[in-house]
Amino acid sequence: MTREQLIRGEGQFIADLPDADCRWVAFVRSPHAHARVLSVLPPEGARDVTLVTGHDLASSIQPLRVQAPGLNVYDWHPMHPERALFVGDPVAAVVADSPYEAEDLADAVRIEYEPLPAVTSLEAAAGNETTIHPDLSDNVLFKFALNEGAATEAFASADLVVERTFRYPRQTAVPLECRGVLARYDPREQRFTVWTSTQVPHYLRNGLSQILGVPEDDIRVIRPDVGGAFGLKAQLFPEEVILPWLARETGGALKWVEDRRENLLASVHAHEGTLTLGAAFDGDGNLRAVRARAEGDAGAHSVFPFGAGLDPFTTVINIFGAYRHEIAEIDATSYATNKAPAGSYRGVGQVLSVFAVERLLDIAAGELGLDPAEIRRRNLLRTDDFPHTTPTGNAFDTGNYQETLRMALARADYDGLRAEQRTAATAGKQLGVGVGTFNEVTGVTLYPGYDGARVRIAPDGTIQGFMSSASSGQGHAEVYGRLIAEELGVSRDRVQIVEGDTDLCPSGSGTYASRTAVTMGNTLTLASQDLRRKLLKVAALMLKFEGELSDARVERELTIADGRICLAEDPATGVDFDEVVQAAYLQTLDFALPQEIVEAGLEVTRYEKLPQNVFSNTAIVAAVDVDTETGHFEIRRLVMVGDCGRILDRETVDGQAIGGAAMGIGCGTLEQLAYDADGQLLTASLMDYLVPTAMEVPPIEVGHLETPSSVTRNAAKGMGESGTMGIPAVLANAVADALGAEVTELPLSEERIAGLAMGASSL
Ligand code: SMO
Repeated sequence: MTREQLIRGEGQFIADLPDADCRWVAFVRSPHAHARVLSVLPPEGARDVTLVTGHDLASSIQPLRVQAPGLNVYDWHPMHPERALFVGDPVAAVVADSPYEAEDLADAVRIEYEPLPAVTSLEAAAGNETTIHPDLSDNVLFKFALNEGAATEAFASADLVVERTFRYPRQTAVPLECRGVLARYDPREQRFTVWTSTQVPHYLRNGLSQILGVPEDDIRVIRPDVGGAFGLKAQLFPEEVILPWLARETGGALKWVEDRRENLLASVHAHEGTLTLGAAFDGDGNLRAVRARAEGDAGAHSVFPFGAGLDPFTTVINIFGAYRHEIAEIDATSYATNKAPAGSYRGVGQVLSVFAVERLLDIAAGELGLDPAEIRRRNLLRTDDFPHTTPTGNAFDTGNYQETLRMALARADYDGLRAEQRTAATAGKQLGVGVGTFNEVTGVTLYPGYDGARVRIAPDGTIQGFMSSASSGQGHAEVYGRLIAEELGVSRDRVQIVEGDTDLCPSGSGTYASRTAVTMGNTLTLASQDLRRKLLKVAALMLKFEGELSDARVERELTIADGRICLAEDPATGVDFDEVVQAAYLQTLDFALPQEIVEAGLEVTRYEKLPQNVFSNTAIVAAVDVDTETGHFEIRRLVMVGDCGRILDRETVDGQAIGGAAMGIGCGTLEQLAYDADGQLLTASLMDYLVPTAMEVPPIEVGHLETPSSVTRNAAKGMGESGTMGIPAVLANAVADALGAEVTELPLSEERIAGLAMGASSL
């Protein structure tokens, strides 16, 4: 579906799928954060109720063991037979003829629980007084450390050491469309078809195959249009297992569309953690060494496929990545708590690392008497540092970080803002200016990180790209269409893109980690180039080339543009694209494609994994006016200059930048999931979990620099999360600057800011 079709309301989401023959599923969810499930009984007096418990499920599935380096492995049940591990954890499922009857039925199911002590903080989790997973010896779900002790000497001999502990709140992605599943089982073919709102159809098929104990080929996962995902839909959910399993058991089609409360309570949360970050500088403010220790609150589970280490690992591995330094000692731990499982949400891990690094740089600048822009100029990587490998092992191909900073400062009139700050003081109103510079990990090569593309020209000339990625509404078709059209020399509207169907599309990672342009785009270019060479060879034979038809020769001697393949030296001599297609399918009377030279058909499938992650970089400047009495602030300017290498589609890049920035404003100022000490979620509606509206999002001024990647064939770098990871940090810097106070915790609520303002004025 193209962006235009979605805007016209022509999208077809899970809730829109034909369901006349479907029965509906509702889940009974635990009201306790931690409990033993003693018994599950149907509603009193109810007959012929389809009620499924964890025991029923456990008797015919394989628990999943989520594995990755550093993870402590245990048995994951989509519905545990004996325990509930968070408020919202599914304990039973019922089936009825309508969603309303199903919900009423679920309410009437009788469950006896024995409540257990709930672990609701990192401190309690680390204390291990209560452990959550009986098959693990403690609450540690993930542990990783690198370069232990390496920074000790550098810190001891530094001119300046700055160290603080930063806290990031628990947040969740709030896609406009919540989750939903439609499952069918065909007993004749013994095959499942699962429609689900997901970013990762092939991972899902893999997880389902493991749990259901059937070959992957017996499962078809289809992703219809997806109304936003932002990381939340990049994992396998219990509901995505239970519906197909139940469809097989009951022999009918089943549907479930969740409501907002379920989504906030029981999908996945993210971002929550603390980071103790130290930096050692010399007397000129040059960064020498870094020490980072992250602790993440993973909630109840290590979710498939990425596992519980996702946020804290991403935090520490990318720490101070944009800045020169020689030593980094890092360590990350994830703890199990009795809260909803942590998964991904845009800005994974880097929301915390960028917040902490950018705050710490401002604190260090204050100690050294340097301007925040100046300490960044001194430490940001310089063009001649590239290619560059960080002390944590991240490899960067190209970049011009100093120039993006210069552009952002110039566009925001940084010097003018500073001058105004010095002269125009108004009682109760403070101007604050924040700067942030960082790079963004994209196209992650882990888990396993490859993508697959099949490009096909049908005998009738239809051009199709089948992709392992799965758009959630961000305009993949536009970008892919352009990449294919460029190679094949046709117009973009001739190209159809097919995504999100595991029967049709080659397998691959799906869509997350800003990987679309980089890994998927790269694989697609590879496949398109192969297909292009085949077209050129067929054309060469039609043009009666003699001698060997090497790739290099046809690329050199032929050009392809505007639907024609012509001699480079004599553009008047050529053949029509469509005639070449006919010839490739042996459908021409006057030309027979010699099969011993070029085989018939026009279809190429390629799989590829990039040799390294690809990093874009961004500089942001914000100016805010803070009301020191109420703690309210207005964003006066928000300038964001990004460098994502070659821009493949300007509209898409701008959309990602601005959308990401809006989410960053949410993450930085409003979004916080709160649990009470018993593990009850206090923010289970959008009245309580606040997301930005148009009122909170000022005009975002976006600028671009294009330093081509040397890793990707299309020279692009991913960029979809820069606004989300950078803006909370920059707004925190601006507010701290206005108040002369230290900000080490988010969100920047009015309450927090007013408190900081009072503290600062009493100093
Ligand atoms: S949070 Mo994204 O889907 O990697």
